[in-house]
Amino acid sequence: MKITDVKVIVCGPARNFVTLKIVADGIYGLGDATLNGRELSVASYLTDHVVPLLIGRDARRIEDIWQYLYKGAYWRRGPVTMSAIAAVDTALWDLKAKSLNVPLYQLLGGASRDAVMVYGHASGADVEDTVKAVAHYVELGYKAIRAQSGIPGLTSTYGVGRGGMFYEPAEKKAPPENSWSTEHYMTFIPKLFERLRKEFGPEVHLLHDAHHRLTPIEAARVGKSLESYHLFWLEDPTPAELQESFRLIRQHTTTPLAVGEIFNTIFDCQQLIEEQLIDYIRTTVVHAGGISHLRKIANLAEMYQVRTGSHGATDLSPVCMAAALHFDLSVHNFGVQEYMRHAPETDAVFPHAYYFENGFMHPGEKPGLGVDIDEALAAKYPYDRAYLPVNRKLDGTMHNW
Ligand code: KDG
Ligand code: MG
Repeated sequence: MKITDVKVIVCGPARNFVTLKIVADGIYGLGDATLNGRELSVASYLTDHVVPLLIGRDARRIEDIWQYLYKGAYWRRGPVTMSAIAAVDTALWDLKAKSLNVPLYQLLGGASRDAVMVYGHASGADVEDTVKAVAHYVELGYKAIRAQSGIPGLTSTYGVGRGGMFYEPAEKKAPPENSWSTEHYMTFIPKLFERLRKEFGPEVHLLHDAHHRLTPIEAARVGKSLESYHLFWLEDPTPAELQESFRLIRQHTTTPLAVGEIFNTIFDCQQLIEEQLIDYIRTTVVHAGGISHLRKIANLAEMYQVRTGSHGATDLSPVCMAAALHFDLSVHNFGVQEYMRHAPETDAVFPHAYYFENGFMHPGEKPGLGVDIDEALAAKYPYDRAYLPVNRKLDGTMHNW
């Protein structure tokens, strides 16, 4: 089953995406290679360096090709390299499942559950607005809902959408600047969750993303202040380059912790998992080396009772979403999957078999990933450079976004 053609497709239906298409024996597989705000670096890594190495290789040797690209580059890890490898890996799994005429999850051990619980993003300009947004998600059938709110005294902050359901953080021309005050946030956040629990009771799973903005001791205090509202998780409480910093948070709070959306390999979370410093590992197919590598992370996590909670924002394409759902359905220690609905333009370019029903999702029964790309339509949406926001403290100091 020799690889005869490989194509890198860059398009921008509502936002920018990079997609890899690998052809062998007249069948093709797709992989997502999108790295939000730095898309063309992965496109170039693939086009200029990886594609020439793939032609003529046996498409069935997925693990060998993974190791060839990882070890063969000499320069290991990092988001650009690992997104490129992820795209190849995902496309090869798609191709193999299509060639065997089965949905991908069947090759990954079959379904471990009937469907995959997902969480949606509710946000509002203030507490009452956020209550309305959560109510909307409850009406839509969601069992798990992430709540983010504007913070009094701050002009803008992470996670608050601009109306509708499509939170879109990428901006054309130049990165927008958000402002930040940990003091304002720490005073406000327990009030938000107190109100949400009062309104919605104990059943609905509530999640929250601190988006890397706290120091460990601040995160510990926030976790403690939220304990009586029993969050499903507190996400990215502190930047995780220093994995041992989670020890401090852990010593002080029983609020479950989740981290990993910007991780690229198992080495980024080894200590976090082995020391049981987190409850959910959020690595995603596109940024952490594909389905093959994500399964290794999940297997390590399973030993330590850490569950998966893959990142699923709209800057990951429907190809990644489909891959995540096959992974989630099959892996034993699945926890929850993030799900932000894509814009209609994105869905039109990437027709897919996965579906949402009553708070759960299923990848569908089509062979492979069950997602396609309409290349003619994609060509109508050219790439348009866009940046994620940056974040400054009130005194102008650059902070984590
Ligand atoms: O590209 C960055 C986004 O994917 C990220 O900011 C979203 O934190 C995020 C989340 O939890 O979805
Ligand atoms: Mg996040």
